[in-house]
Amino acid sequence: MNRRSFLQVSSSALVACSLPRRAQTRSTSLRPRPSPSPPQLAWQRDEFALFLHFGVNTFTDREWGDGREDPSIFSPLALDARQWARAARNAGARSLILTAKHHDGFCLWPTRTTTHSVSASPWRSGQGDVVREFVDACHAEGLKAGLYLSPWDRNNPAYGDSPKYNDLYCNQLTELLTRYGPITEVWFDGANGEGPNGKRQVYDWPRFFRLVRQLQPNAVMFSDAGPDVRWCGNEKGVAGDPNWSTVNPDIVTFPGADGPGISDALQHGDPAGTVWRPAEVDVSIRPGWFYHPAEDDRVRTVDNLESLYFSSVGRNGKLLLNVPPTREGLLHSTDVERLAGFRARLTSLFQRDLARDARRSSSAIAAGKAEVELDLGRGVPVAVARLEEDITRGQSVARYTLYGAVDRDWRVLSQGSTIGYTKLDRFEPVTVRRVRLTIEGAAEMPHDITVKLYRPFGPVAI
Ligand code: FUL
Repeated sequence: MNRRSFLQVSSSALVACSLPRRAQTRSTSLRPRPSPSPPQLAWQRDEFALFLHFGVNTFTDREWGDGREDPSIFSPLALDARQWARAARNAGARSLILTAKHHDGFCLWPTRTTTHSVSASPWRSGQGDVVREFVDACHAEGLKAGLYLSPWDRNNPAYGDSPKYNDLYCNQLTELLTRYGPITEVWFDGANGEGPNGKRQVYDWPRFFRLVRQLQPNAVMFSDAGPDVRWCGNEKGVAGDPNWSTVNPDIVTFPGADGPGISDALQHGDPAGTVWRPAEVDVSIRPGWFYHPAEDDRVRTVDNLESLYFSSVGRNGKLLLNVPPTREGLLHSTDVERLAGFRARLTSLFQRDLARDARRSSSAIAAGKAEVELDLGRGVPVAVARLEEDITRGQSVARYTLYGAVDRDWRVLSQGSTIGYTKLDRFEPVTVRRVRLTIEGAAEMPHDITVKLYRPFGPVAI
């Protein structure tokens, strides 16, 4: 990048800006900054996915089974995967991820690797395949399907005999990734318990990752250590601030790794990171991951789901919201209703971008500072800003302030660190005619930045 600096604003609020070198917080320009692969980009643009925790725990009322569950307890009499997929689509999710096997080792598909599966259950007279019904339902509703396969297996006698169990785990992955058509995300949990023979299992992660890449080259792999998307570091539904999609791959080197710096690296990424590994924010709509009747009145409210969206998608993450099927094999009516309310809330909130037809009223740049002003043409009540970088070219912004004014009286609407795919800022409703975005720091030349503005929630006279 040379010292030439420019700012451009199109008729909408699309901003292309480059900062002088002094504006950069860190220079990594010797090599091109990382940017997403096509599957990573598609994954992020989907914004929101549903997670389905389902299995023997659903019937035992537990969160972690111990592997001694009798398969005969698995009997979801009204299982309807189309109901799951419809609820997901109506909620605005673009994909779903099902626990094909959780830590208890019970397989939801008829596997050749163990008898501890749906084949030994009364469900569909032992002829059923939940994974098949799930994937088919997703595809029928125009959604993508992903699978979770717990590496920790408390049922399998091979667990703890590392080479033997790694073979078996690869066989399970192979069945899942060759029988059901396109699988767009493979979700690796790092859980690693004690095997029945008292030995700790040493997972062969490089082999697992290679196998997935070979069998489903367009799938993204999730884990603490990616390789494609990373855990955000907590299960509360809150991405880090800042949240860089770039990471240093030498810090979290395998799923489940623990130690100094790991939590920070998961939450914040690294502006100088050499690989693109955006954060996925997994959180449950209920206190537990599996369905428990006692939690029927503890389902997140629409307000709460809306704030999850702000703290995940609105912080450059992807929201993976767990909605566990009941013992009947259906999503609970309360959960379905909340999902629909969540979608209605977002649709109402984001229905009209008030900056869409804004004109640039002025732009200026000083050393270390880029500014853009937008003229909305008249005073407009606003309460939410949606800032977006063109991440096809990477992520750059490290610090910014958004100002608004009716006349000359500028006031701070919001201040932040990273933007990335999306940054959502909510502020006290205020009427503004002009808006100014000041980029005060960037890891590299920021590319196109879009500023969108939305009105306060609820009826407003405009
Ligand atoms: C964790 C598991 O132990 C929980 O049961 C759940 O599956 C969550 C998504 O990941 O590591």
